[in-house]
Amino acid sequence: GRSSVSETSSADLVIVANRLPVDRIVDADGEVRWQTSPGGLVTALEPVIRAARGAWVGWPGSADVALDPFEVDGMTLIPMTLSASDVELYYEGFSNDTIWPLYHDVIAPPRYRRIWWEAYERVNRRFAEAAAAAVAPGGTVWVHDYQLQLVPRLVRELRPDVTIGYFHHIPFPAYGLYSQLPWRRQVLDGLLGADVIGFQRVADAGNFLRAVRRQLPYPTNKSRVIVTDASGMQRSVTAKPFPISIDVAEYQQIAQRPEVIARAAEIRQELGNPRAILLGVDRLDYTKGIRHRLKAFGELLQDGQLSVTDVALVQVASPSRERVAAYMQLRDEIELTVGRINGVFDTTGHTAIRYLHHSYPRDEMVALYLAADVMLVTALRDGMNLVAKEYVAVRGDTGGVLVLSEFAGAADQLQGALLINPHDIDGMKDAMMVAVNMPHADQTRRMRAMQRRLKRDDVAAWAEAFLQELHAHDRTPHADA
Ligand code: GDG
Repeated sequence: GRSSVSETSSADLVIVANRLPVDRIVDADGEVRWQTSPGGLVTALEPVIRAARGAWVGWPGSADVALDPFEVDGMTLIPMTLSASDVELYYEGFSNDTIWPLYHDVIAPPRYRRIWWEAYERVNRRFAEAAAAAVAPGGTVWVHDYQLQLVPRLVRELRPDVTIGYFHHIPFPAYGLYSQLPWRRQVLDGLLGADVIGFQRVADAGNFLRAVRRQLPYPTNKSRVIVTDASGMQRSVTAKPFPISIDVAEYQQIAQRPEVIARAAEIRQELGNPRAILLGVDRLDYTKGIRHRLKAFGELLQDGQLSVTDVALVQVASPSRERVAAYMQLRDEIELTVGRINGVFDTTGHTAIRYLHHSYPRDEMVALYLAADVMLVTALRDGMNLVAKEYVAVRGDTGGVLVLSEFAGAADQLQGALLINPHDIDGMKDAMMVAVNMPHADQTRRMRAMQRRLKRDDVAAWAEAFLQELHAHDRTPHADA
């Protein structure tokens, strides 16, 4: 239910993220409702936010929507208005056409445009002002992700009394790449406004600390940076890995529902009961290695190592960032490749690649995971990759094999996967064949070991670890020695 909120400056915890954790639902009679979007971050933070009388600052997802703060499921939501031009310059431009490709190892060329940067600064300032207005004295602000890297510094300037955390969901690139960014100092400085900066991998934190050492005069010691503020006061900033996870119990519950199990059987049936179903689930993004995966699969059919009467590849590519040119081009390339492979190898009764450019409800995704014998996660670069963890969460005694890129953060936790280098097409083909032919006992042994660890390291444990580090952080500023 929704009710409006007038008193907003009293939240002990304020989450700041590009998106609000709700979807706008328009009923049949035209009435608008808001529903919390199912996602690990929301599930993990909801109890924490409720307990802390918390608030969430974010964008509702469409341009030019002006809304007063409102409440959903015990959370105060503070909507930010983005104009059509903000969306184009700050979101599609700087966030998704500069930072995203730069931070993912320039798989696509980043574009550096000064008007995008100006919009990024402007919008970051508005998010920071909203957070600063909402947080209670001595409270906590937790900022999320690459769209908001300047917010920690801006909040600190407005509210020096609050504790500030920042979590970076995507990779932080090696210095040789990072140094391309024309605003490399401003971004580091923005992030260093936080008390604790969380990354997915040890390597990401290391890359960040190296960039700080190369660009700024602050001394570092292991995971600490000693920052001197404009006033001459010193404070310490911690930069450490906190690998994100999923709500394992929730996925396992969905996977046990009879209708989901029945749907999984139906999917297998619909695909003609092949010996093995291979599955890919990704946002349609050039970082996910979809083309490399299709190339490897196409070659296995060409070589005769696999046959369409035997195996089927299901590729869900959910629509994403459709107004950014690099994404339009990628879609064309993928659809050309799928069409070529299917044109050559399909029979009237069998299709090589079942390509699905749709977004599905979560239950359907879980049914697909249950139907798939082999899960292909072949990202060229990925902060974590939650799909890999979701697959492991729902597989148990049924086995299944995860083929996982070493360039996804998840590779650090899911050591029972078949780890691959997606640039090595032959290596990937070998791993796909090992996966298709792996004895069931080996499958379950690997799966169970990964599941055990995942159950312990779920998203609640992640949020708790980050907030604990944040609250234990020594925030006392001291005079420069
Ligand atoms: C970023 C980082 C990091 C996908 N298609 C559908 C659908 N999904 C769900 C998946 C999964 C989520 O979306 C995607 O998460 P990933 O982690 O795989 O990738 P990104 O979107 O790139 O996320 C990433 C993550 O942030 C968290 O820190 O792991 O590295 O890039 O949960 O299941 N869900 C539904 N329908 C779809 O069609 N319902």
